[in-house]
Amino acid sequence: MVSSVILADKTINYRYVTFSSEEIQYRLLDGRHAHEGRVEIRFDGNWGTVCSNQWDAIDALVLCRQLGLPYAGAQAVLNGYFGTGHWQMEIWLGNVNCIGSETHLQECHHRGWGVENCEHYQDAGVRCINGMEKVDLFYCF
Ligand SMILES: [Ca+2]
Repeated sequence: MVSSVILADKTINYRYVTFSSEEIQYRLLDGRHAHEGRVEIRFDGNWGTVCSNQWDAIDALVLCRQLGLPYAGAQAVLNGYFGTGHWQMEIWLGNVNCIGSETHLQECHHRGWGVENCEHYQDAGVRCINGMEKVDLFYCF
């Protein structure tokens, strides 16, 4: 099962990059370039977010790798740093704990789809980078 890019809309400055894995889709929103952003997952027909409780670099690595993005130095971004999902959105995953060998984030241990104890201010994000990258070169202040 290989993830594939189904949309990379460069016209809005990498705000919206989407990847899919069968019915489950992923996108990174509101980053400053295509390799970072708030993590959103489409499950059961609805986009939702990930809670950043227990969200860490291993979890970020699995997601970045599955998206085909740089991942060796992947960083977990916590507590709505890249903005928050709409208040009506689901928070699909919480207490995500990957061991690093998973192919897709949804295979990592978590509380169960939609079983969370979070608020959207805790929405998780990622920076998908390799350790040696000087990521600031990508930023446009
Ligand atoms: Ca974790």
